[in-house]
Amino acid sequence: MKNTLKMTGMALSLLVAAGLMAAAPAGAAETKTIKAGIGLNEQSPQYKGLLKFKELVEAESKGRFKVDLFANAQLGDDAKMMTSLRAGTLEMTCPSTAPIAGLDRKWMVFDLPFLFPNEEVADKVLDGPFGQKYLDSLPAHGIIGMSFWENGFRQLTNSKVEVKSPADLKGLKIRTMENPVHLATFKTLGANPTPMPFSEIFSALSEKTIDGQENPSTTNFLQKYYEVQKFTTLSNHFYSPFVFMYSKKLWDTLSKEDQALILKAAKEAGAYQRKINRETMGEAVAGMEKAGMTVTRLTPEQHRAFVDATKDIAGQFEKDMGADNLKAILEEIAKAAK
Ligand code: TK8
Repeated sequence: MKNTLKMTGMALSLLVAAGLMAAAPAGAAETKTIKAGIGLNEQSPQYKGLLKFKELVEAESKGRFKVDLFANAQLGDDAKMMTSLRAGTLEMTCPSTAPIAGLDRKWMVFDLPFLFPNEEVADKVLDGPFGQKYLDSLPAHGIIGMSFWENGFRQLTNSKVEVKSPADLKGLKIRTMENPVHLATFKTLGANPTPMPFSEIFSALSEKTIDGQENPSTTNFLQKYYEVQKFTTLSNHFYSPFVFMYSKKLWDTLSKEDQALILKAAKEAGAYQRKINRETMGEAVAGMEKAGMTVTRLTPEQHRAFVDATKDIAGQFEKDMGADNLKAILEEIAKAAK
C-alpha cells in the first residue's frame, strides 16, 4: 500500500513538473507581497497615504496582494530607492521630483523657485496633460509614474539668524536636495548650499556641519528639527510634488487587471494624502512655535524680495529643462490660475 502511495506521489509531482497539472487547487493563488519604501517617518502624511494605498489594494485584491511599508529611509534615500525600482529589487517608492532630475533633466522644471502660486494651481497642472506627459516619460527610465502626491511648499529653518530678506541668508550653510536648481537658487540668494540625502539632515544640523535646511513645515516639525533649529521662515520658495512610482520591471509581471487595480489605488490614496498633508501644515507651524522656534511670516514686500532675487533662475536652466517644457508649464500655470 505504502509503495503504491509513493508511486502515486511521484507520478503526481512529475505531472505537475511537466505543467500537465495545477500545483495547487484552482483559486488558491499565493499572496504577492509589494514592498513600498519612503524617507519620511510613520507620522508623516506621506506614510498615512501609503497606509490608505495598502488598505485599498489589499481589500480590492481580496488578499491576493499584501503591501509592506518601510519608512525612515530604511531601504535608502530617494535616489537609492529609485535605483532599486529600476533594478527590480523594490516595487514602490515616492520621492520628491528633485532627485528625478538626476534621471531626466526636464524634471527640474518642477523645482523652479516660486513656480506655483498655490496648491490649487499645482494640482491642476500636475493632474492635467502636462503632468501626465511627465509621468508617461518615466517608463523609459525603468519606472512607472502612477500619480503625483504632495510634499508641499518648502520653508527655511536655521540655527543662526532670523531670515527676513535674502541678505540674511549670506554665508548660511543650507542643506538642499540633490538638484541643480535648488543649489543655484540658494547660491543666488547668497547662502552656501550643501546637497545631502534627507536621512542625514538631523545629524548634520545637530553637529552644526550645516546651519539650516528647507522642507515643508509638517516635515520640519515631525523630524523634530525644532530641537536643533531656532528660526523658521515661511518663504514658500519651492513647491515639491512627490511622485508615487512602481518598478517597471516588476510592473510588467502584473496582469493588466492588477495594474489597473494598483493605479486606481495610487490615485485615490494620492488625493487623500494631499488633503491630510494640507490639514497638518498649520498645526506643524504652531507646534514649532510652541517648541520655542521663532516663526517668521514674511510681509508681501519681504516675500517679493525673494521672488525678485531668484527671477533669473528659470533662464539659467531653460536649456537643460527644454525651452518648450518651460514655456508649456508657464502657460499651464497661467491658465490654471485664471
Ligand atoms: C523624503 C524626501 C524629503 C524631501 C527632501 O524622502 O529630501 O528634503 O523633501 O521629503 O523626499
